Amino acid sequence: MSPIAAPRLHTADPIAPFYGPDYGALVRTDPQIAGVLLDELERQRSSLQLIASENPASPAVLAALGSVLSNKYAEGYPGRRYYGGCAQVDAAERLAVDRAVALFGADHVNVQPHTGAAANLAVFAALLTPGEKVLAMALPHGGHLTHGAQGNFSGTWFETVGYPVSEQTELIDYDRVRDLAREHRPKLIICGATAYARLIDFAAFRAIADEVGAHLLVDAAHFAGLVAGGVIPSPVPYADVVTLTTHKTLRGPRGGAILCRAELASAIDRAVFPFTQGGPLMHAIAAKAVAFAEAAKPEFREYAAQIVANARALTEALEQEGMRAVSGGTDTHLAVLDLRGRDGAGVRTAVGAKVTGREAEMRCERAGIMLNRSCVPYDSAKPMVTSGLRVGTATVTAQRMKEPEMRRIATLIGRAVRDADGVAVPAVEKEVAELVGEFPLYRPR
Ligand code: DSN
Repeated sequence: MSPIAAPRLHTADPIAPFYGPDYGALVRTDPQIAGVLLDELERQRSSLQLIASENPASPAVLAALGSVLSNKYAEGYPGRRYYGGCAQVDAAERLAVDRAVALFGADHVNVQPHTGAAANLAVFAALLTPGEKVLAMALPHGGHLTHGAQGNFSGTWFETVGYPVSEQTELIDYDRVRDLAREHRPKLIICGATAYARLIDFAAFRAIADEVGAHLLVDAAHFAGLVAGGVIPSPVPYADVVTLTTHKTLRGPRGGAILCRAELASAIDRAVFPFTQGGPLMHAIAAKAVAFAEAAKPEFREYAAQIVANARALTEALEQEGMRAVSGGTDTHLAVLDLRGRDGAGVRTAVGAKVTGREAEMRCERAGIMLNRSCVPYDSAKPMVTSGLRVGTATVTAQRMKEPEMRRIATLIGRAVRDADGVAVPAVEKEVAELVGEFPLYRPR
């Protein structure tokens, strides 16, 4: 690869817009959209962000995203493009791939998937033909839409079997997964979820997949940043393929990536392009490269460890507020809380039975706390209603909050959730404003 010229900064700091109130050219040429951006920046700064799949990308990531690389078509892969003028985007993609290979210790990485869902589509395309069987965690138990849900390509074009979590422990029941694998003989087994807070035994899944001759896909979309930060075990030694998103705990741009064993590299690459995607988003790929470099720094390890410590502290404090932690707690960045909380004797608590997940989400939002409703395993409520909430600590940890702030947040959530008629909104909002004022997001200059 030819050496890359030292960056030339222009007099106007290119990342200033992400810190301050001036969106420069956009403010002048399109004040309506500039207004939306400024309002959203203000919303993110002035409220608490606890949605488990969100995280604020760094100004450097945002600078790469909002760059001239968006102008470039580059169908193909570095050195094998269908367009001229690709030297710079080739350099960006090679950097992204090399950094991801080093970060995760994978044989091969494809950084082109536009999203996590697109990454999963490409894996299905690479490893299966329509009609073949897939075994994955059931959606209402924490699984993902692309793991076999009806209405999604995965549940429409493939025969999918969902494994439940144990009704007693709400943990993955590996004996049950093995029994289902023996019964159905799937071609692909998936682990990794969107609303499962505990560690996954990748070695156990590997053994089950080997026994029935299935490929093993680990969907690490949620916890990839915790793997990169070295605070939870890596699935890479066990999986045939690992998919991830770059915008959740990894704190990069919105996008996906696929890690795989060397022998699957060419099938995965062909499944991404030309089978499921056309031109790659080169600005997003450059931003992924920035994020992979950020995640390789020692401070990212500290960040990842604090995310988990904060999630534990928040979960424990929410239990004090009468919300029952599904599976008894968390090992990761997220927790699922059952609003029909029971104390140790099985008695419903103050929050319990009085509010649905949908209502609790709405009550929190009106008080400036952003989180989302969640099914709990064996939930009798409809998916649009639910009996639970999901919280995540990636954003508040990025704001440098620690355990004492998690206890303050839990109290605020408890007050908001119990506040049926809205009388507590002004007081909770004021305390939310004080808290985020102490730990500002994109500190203004
Ligand atoms: N929508 C994402 C989440 O919130 O977990 C998963 O795709």
